Amino acid sequence: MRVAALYDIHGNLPALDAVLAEIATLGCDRIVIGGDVALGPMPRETLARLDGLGERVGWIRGNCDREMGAALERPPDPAKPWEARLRWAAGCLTPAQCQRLAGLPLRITLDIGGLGPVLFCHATPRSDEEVVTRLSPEARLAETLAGIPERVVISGHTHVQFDREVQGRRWINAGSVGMPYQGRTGAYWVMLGPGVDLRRTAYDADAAARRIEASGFPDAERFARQELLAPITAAAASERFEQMSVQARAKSSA
Ligand SMILES: [Mn+2]
Repeated sequence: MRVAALYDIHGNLPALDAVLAEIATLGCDRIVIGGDVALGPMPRETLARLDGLGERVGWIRGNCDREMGAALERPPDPAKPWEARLRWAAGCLTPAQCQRLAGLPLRITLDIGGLGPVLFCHATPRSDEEVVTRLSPEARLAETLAGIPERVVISGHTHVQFDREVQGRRWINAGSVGMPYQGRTGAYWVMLGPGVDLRRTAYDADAAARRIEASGFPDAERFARQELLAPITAAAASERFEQMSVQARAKSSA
């Protein structure tokens, strides 16, 4: 069995379409959507495209899938980064679609020839928002893997690909289809079975940026520039996320 894992699409339909075209030429049996699928400039169209793929798609929930539905059920919180974008994207979907996204499972396991049972989660097996990067100390990763029998774990959330060995297990970050922090344009994902193939699919980011700017997404021009046309490097993003993680952990234990 070959499984394509597409994480953090973030409503970037042109990036998704480029990856789906590549998958069609490579061939695969299943597609796992690794969360954070709709929060971005083309939420409705992105969901429609994936729903059109039918039964071979498996879904798990990302933190943004959970937060989109919740955003419309609470007063606006201007202190939250991306508040306007959250509310806009949630408003593009039906309440039923928001509920469906918020109700997706935190993780799924698929048996993949050559790899064995593979656990798919958005951030870590126990959380849809815990930060793990290529720089995270092994002891912290070991803590998040406690009680997990699978020898291979696939995650996303931090939008930078990695392939790490942790306590005899292999932990792979699939990267991000729609908002990768890899220092160059493209859509990042992973093909699994029998090996692990971390991939970058090139697409026309300038054309995508023009579509995004016409979408009505809040602050779309800035999104297109920062997230598509001139993304920060993997090293810079990993350091930034790691610092945020250390601060969040210090705050929660204080
Ligand atoms: Mn994300």
